[in-house]
Amino acid sequence: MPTAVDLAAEPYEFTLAPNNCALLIIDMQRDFLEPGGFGEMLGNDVSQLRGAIEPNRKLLAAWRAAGLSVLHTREGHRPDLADLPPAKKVRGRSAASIGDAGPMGRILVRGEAGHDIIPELYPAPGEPVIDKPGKGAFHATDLHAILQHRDVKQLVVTGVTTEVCVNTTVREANDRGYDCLVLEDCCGSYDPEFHAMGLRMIKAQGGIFGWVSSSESVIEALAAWRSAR
Ligand code: TIU
Repeated sequence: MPTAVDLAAEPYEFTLAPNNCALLIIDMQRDFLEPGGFGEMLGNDVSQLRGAIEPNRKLLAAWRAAGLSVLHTREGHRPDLADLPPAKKVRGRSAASIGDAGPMGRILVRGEAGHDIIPELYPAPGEPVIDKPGKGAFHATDLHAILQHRDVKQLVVTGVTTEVCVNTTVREANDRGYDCLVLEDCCGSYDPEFHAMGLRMIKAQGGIFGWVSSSESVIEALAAWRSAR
């Protein structure tokens, strides 16, 4: 029974070891992706992110069918805002900021409708949801402990936005010893140039932070791995 399968990636092939790998879906939250949410309220073009929904949906279905680990993250804060850095609260000089009333409840506050994950990618029972106060998914969360308890050594990383929460998380993961495979079509940025550059930064210098591939390559690799078992 093969424990690993190679798949096409940049800067070179990635050896996927499904039993030691988790899918980490970053911040596919209503406030970032849905028309009328906080992201759009700030003047961002949410259609740039919505292209990632369908590839993530297909990948998630294949990943779940293979019985592998999935974790989801959400960026947000306690209702009392005790974990909200004052610097983050005032950054941007926006009229409405984190904790204020927004189009889908209080902006980026846990328990509010806009803070939750979009229905298309909603976590299944048993899939851990990591509530994170920062851009990186390791800062001030139990993600590293959960991954260690599951013997996870590799992460397939998807979600939004490529250059902010995805990049920060991949950098944090890299310093903690994980191999990260980032899927181009399953990530998105409000700015397509930042998306492209965010991916380039990961795979530059021989894969300084990890590898970049596509959902199609991972789905094919999973099928090959399953049929060889
Ligand atoms: N999840 C995430 O990337 N949060 C952000 O604030 N992203 C922006 O691009 N602003």
